[in-house]
Amino acid sequence: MKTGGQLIVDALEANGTDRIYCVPGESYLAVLDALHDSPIRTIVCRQEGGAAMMADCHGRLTGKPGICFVTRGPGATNASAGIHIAMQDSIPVILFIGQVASHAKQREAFQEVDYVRFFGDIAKWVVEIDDAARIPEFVTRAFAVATSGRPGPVVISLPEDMLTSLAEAPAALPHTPVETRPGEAELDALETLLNKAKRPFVILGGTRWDAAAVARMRTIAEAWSLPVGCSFRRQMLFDHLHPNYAGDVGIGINPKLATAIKQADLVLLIGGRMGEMPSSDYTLLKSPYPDQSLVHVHADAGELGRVYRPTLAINASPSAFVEAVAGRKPAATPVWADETPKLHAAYLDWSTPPESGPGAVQMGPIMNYLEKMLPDDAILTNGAGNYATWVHRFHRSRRFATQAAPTSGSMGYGTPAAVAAKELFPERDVIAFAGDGCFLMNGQEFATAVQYDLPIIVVVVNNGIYGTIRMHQEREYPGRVVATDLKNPDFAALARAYGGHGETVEKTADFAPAFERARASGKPSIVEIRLDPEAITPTRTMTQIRDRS
Ligand SMILES: Cc1ncc(C[n+]2csc(CCOP(=O)(O)OP(=O)(O)O)c2C)c(N)n1
Ligand SMILES: [Mg+2]
Repeated sequence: MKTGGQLIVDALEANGTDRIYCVPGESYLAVLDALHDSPIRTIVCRQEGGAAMMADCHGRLTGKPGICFVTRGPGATNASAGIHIAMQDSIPVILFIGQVASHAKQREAFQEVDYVRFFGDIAKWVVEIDDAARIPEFVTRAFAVATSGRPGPVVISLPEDMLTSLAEAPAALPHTPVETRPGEAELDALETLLNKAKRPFVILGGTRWDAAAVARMRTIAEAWSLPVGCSFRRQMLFDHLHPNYAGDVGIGINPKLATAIKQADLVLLIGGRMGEMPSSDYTLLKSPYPDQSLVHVHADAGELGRVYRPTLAINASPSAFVEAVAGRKPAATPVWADETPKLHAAYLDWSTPPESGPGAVQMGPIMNYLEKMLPDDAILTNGAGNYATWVHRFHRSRRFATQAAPTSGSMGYGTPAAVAAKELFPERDVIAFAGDGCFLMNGQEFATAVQYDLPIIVVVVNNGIYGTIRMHQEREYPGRVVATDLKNPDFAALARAYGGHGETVEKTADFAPAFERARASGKPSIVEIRLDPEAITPTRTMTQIRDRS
């Protein structure tokens, strides 16, 4: 006989869990007690939103479910920020919530929430376990659901009395990974479409990639001379310095790239959903009927034909798909072969940062410096804000598992993600980028970095405004500024107060030595850049945006 808490931990161990992210609560003390004697590493966080985002980053970089434990009510509602990210981004996560005891349910007891209803639309599956004897079944099933087809978050509610009850249960068996491969018929049809095409274009996106799949994709692009773009915030799927790389299919897309995609006669969308942001509001690919022939490859049959009617639908995970296609070669040099390097040249041009802009700090040379000094395997994280444009446009991503950024555009992701990334990969440089607004959402997880001795570097791009919203405000309602000015703390002093290292950069030339000192400190660091709010985009100032409207 074992407690429910012990059965939960046993089932996690059986499924290969090595670490969990949590904020404790009295509702799941029995699980915490079982963790006391488990080899699973328990990482205690400062807010459940941060804990859930760490679990998301874990799932994003490893492909294995990130595990998060939170308490009922406010713990669960805080965690929902990370669950929504995992849902939109197709990331495997399992969130366990301590629930009120069975005798108190349905009375709106203390912190009671109905999780099936609350998470219904933002999780892949939500379940409450009422019988401790069924814990092995439900936990193993949660792993299967989170990782199969289109991965996503699973939420499991654990009534307190169920966790303390004693039950006899079969030992949990690990889940069985589910693979979906294309058949010969699909591969033949794809080859026929490629042989007929004059101007094909490949867009990579989604999850269920790994380093081997990324390497295979590169070989396929080379064999067929295909131009390749990466969907919004999926830049780690193709080497940006490869001659077939055509650019980031994201927000503020290179107009030349947008034209190439619109004028393509065949789009091969591998793994992605081509949502509102990467599709430039469904104009690059029109929904429901794209102008181009569309080959859509996705691991979830439900995704195929949901938004776009594909010419050819291939129900396969990206990794299984590229493995199957790698054996196919064109009979002769494709007719588009000479065009592909031109798209790469346009990308190189587009991703060369400007040397100058308003104010004493120039982000262009700072990005140039970081590009030269950071190793290819450095992990870059960020949340949402105009500062992220500098990273997405000018960072030339080289390798898989080097990027953690929410395609859902959630602020406050960068710092907790960096904590999780550095804990997973202590030997790699981990740099979080945040705006002044973004950092103060979940910036408290900097304390977690200090607690676990994780020397992340957070680059806080401080322009004193919620810049993205100010930009939209000035465009739509010029001069009528409401709720976008911010009075900020001294971020470097804040880093020191937490026990970390802090730097303030007020001139471009100060950045490199400040960054070097932060790196050499061996401590979690904040490098605050005081950016002129006029420098709102790499190409246009705030005044130009206001004057144009
Ligand atoms: C959680 C969340 N709240 C609000 C928003 C809306 N929003 C998008 S960007 C932005 C401002 C970001 O400000 P900051 O981090 O300072 O970056 P900046 O744009 O100034 O570079 C806001 C409020 C969002 N995307 N996510
Ligand atoms: Mg800002």
